Amino acid sequence: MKISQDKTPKNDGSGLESIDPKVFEIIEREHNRQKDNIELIASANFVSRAVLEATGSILTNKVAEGYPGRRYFSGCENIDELENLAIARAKELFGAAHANLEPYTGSQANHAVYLTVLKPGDRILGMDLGHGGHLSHGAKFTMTGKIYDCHFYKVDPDTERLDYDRILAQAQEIRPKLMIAGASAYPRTIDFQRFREIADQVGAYLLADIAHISGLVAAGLHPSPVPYAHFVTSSTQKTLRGPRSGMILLGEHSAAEFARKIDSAVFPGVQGAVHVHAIAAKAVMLKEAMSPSFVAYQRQNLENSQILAQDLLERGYRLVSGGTDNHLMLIDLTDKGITGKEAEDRLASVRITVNKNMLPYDSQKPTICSGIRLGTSAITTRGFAGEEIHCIAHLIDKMLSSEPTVQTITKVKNEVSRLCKLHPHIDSIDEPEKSNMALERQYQLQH
Ligand code: DSN
Repeated sequence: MKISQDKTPKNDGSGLESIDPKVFEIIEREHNRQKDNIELIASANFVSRAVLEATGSILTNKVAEGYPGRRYFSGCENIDELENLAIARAKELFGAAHANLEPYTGSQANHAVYLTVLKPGDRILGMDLGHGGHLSHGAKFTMTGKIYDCHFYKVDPDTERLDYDRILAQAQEIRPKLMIAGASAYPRTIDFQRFREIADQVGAYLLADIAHISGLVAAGLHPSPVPYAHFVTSSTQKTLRGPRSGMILLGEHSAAEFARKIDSAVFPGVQGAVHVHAIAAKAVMLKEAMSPSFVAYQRQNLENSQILAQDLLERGYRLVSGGTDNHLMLIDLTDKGITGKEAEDRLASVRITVNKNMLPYDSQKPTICSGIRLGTSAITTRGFAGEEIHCIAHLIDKMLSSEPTVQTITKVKNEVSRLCKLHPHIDSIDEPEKSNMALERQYQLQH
């Protein structure tokens, strides 16, 4: 894989392969791993060639601090235009009144929100890590957990869904200054309007962390929190299919009060110079997310997720909450007699990549877990659909329903290879025809 600004890379000994063959070789190996594996980690995706080019561009050379028109270094005229473009696109795509594209990650975006409205020791009420929440929402061994007084709501033990009445009762007891709605492993639609009502009833600010679902929100396939939450944060590499980075959005109702404050909290509050190359990649990501092909992609993502969930249910697997509304699902493996860790390892041995995951009220340690989390965003980007999703469910079942024999492992590996060859890696450097437009055409043919 050669990434170059030049269309015709020079073979003059100045490229990565010549300068650092070791790093080049590791990247090549990873490229092959990505091609040859069925990627089902719910937070994973494959960026377009355009996003990849922007990420690896000469913009990495430019130092810039501050915001467009308010920089601490000169020579920022191009960077100002770029960041303004990214901001305008984010506002348009999400219907936001203010956007900050500088956070290095989704976690950094969350820390900037905390810095904006909280003082050390203030109370936060977020979703429990073991019930689907995220580390940066206050886990006790993180910076958030050490600085603030963090409390957690859980899902209902019977339905395994958010119980808004219980969350309200807990909020009335705890009186948090900030409530967090959003998750890393919650397969159901989140009612952000209800969360805002709860926050208002207890006088709390509301942060919606849409890291996992921001692509679905952008496509209009999950209700947007922008009209309700005081702050909306997201990472940009998951369903949104951009670079490893973050962003913050404010709705009309909160921009007047918080726009300047959140900008100061991001820089200089929690981070330094702008990752200009990431701003460019996010601008490209946002342009792509505005296209009809992106909506088609997300529809296909949801359809694939439904097929996979339904197949697993029919094969006797228990899914947390009984299914999924979004791109991910959690399989409870307790009845199958294997742990999440064993399942992750077994599937890895046949090049199906998943992650072990804690389930609500899990009795296993976080290093073992009772379940696994599956997501369809990455395979959908590669073009997997229909029969191929049924086939993936079948292969997962072959590996998990009982201890697989050597013969089964060989057969499953061969099937994984066949499927991967059918849908080559999407990075488009190898397969330029696998563009968003190709996915759009494929979606139109299927419907
Ligand atoms: N938040 C983690 C996940 O959901 O997988 C990593 O991005």
